[in-house]
Amino acid sequence: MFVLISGFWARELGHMIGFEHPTIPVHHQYVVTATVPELPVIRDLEGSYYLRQERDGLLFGPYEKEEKMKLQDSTRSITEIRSQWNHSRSFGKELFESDLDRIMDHVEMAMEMVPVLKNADIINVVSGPITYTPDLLPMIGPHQGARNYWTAIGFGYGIIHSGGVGKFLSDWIMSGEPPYDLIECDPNRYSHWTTVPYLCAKARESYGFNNVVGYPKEERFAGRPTNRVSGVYELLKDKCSMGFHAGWEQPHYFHKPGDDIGYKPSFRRTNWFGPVGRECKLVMQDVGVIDLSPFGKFIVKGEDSDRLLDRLFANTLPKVGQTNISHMLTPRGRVYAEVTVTQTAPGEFLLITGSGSELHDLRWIEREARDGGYRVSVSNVTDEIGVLGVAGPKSRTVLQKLTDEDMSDTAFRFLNCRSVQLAGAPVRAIRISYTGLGLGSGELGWELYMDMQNMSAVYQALMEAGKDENIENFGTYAMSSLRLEKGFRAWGAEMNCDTNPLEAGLDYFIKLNKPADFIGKQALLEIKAQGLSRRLAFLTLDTDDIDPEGNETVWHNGEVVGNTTSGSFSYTTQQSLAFAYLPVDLIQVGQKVEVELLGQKYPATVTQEPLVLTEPARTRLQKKNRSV
Ligand code: THG
Repeated sequence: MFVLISGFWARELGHMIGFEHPTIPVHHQYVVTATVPELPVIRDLEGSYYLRQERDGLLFGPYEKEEKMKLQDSTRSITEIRSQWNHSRSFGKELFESDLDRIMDHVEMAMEMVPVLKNADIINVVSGPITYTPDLLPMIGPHQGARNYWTAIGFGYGIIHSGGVGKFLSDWIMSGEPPYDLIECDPNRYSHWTTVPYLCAKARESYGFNNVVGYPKEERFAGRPTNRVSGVYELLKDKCSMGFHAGWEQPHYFHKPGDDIGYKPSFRRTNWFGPVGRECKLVMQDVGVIDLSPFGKFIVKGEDSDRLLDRLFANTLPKVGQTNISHMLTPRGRVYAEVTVTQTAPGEFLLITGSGSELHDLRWIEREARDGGYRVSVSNVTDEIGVLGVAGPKSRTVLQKLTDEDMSDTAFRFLNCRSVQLAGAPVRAIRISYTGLGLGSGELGWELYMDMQNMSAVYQALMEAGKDENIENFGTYAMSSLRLEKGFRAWGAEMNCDTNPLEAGLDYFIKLNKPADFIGKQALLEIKAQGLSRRLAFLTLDTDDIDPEGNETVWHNGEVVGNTTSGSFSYTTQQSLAFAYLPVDLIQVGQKVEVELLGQKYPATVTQEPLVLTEPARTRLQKKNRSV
């Protein structure tokens, strides 16, 4: 076991063991004054500084603008950086050279806000290193790609976190799972795409934005695009607003002539609202195409692959040519990951996970494979395989034009996987869609997996073939709205290592009766025997021009009773939706609660899910004993 706990040398120390940790020292200055009788303590967001008591004087520290701030390594190449680092290897308690001129704008704003500062004598200007990661959050936990290598590095706010981080890390090391969800600090949110130029651009942006107001659906543009690009990026980039997912650019929503385009952040619905509605309608009525390449993709094979996956996953394994939605649980019975598992050939499995959890999931699979001595090979094919989602009632008609394979419902069932030739390219097609329940034509959808270099040809063939069906692009905002209408839970929101799959309403995917002793099974049996105290509820809300996003407070009779986990507008039913954890006595359909958005409480009703469902799907689900 090796734990790297470090300050501004984290990057250099990582090099010693062959890791490229994206951390970098930023020159952070503060000014100390002589005695000031009046002692304010403030953080001024507009002036971007903090000001507090330091002995009987004041201490004033600004976060400088992107253009002005100084990185210790603002150069491009690693070689140059290394020589700089070597040069400053003597760095002990010495400080950087201070530069008051650079921060005069902030000083002036502070003097205006706190007039006593005008008369105070400056006795010291300190410029010290603070460590930045691209998003300014630390990297706490184990690393994929090394055995028992852990870090606690990248602390932009320094020593204040040490007690909590020490406890968190030691609990995780001892018990084999994080004591609570701190996924924002997972070291494996970064990967090969976090290059030095990316790190520098992002550290600059994050430091410069330290005191800006954050918005829902916030986008930050520095360092993009990275070297991680989808095969259709060039074709799509001028047609849409892109979002950033684990180094990839993925369309949020597409523009049409007359749209008000560009990034217009707001706490309320803004210029994306109309276009996203158009895309939801497209997928519900005709057919849409979405770039899903950012999914994490792994291939697991070898003589023990069945046994390994049976141990890792709470669902039964799919038969050859079939796909299952499966969860990896922690020993305490919490949800570690949600993955779709496809058996592509006997003993050979394709695992697909969300873009945000690629190495996080791979790390878990690899550790179990290694520690359990399973004879398997696990490979990460995320960058080699491109994915297009084709969804909507007319998706079959479009695909059938491009292949001789029988795409009919009887020949190609929901959750089946086939190798097909599509527009001349070999494609692995899975009948699944995050936007539909798979049952009935309104729920139809396929995902097409192919070599990244074939993606643009397949994409263009689809768009050409689908003209009569009104085929268009759609993005992740529409997908999020549609998945909520279907009642699909999302990893990281409705389920994480703070929640068990039973309270998350994932019972259908958890096979407590399967013979294999899967990780978390014992704990779940105990949880089940004890009974649940809270459950995930599906809410419809009566709002105005605002929708829940997750993490909002839920009220009942003037008391806080729970929190939302995600939310969206449902264009199909013209109302806001949210998932929320509520005490079990408040989850009956029809129960009224309130959800607080921007300081205002909006009425909400516990509602039967899914909200939008075609009639054949409803009948089929009832047959499958899923509550409808
Ligand atoms: N596609 C693929 N893999 C994925 C996702 C995806 N992995 C990560 C994440 N998304 C997994 N989440 C889901 C959740 C639900 C469904 C698919 C992926 C789904 N559920 C149906 C339902 O709940 O009714 C089918 C359930 C069943 O009968 O088994 O389709 O988007 N490849």
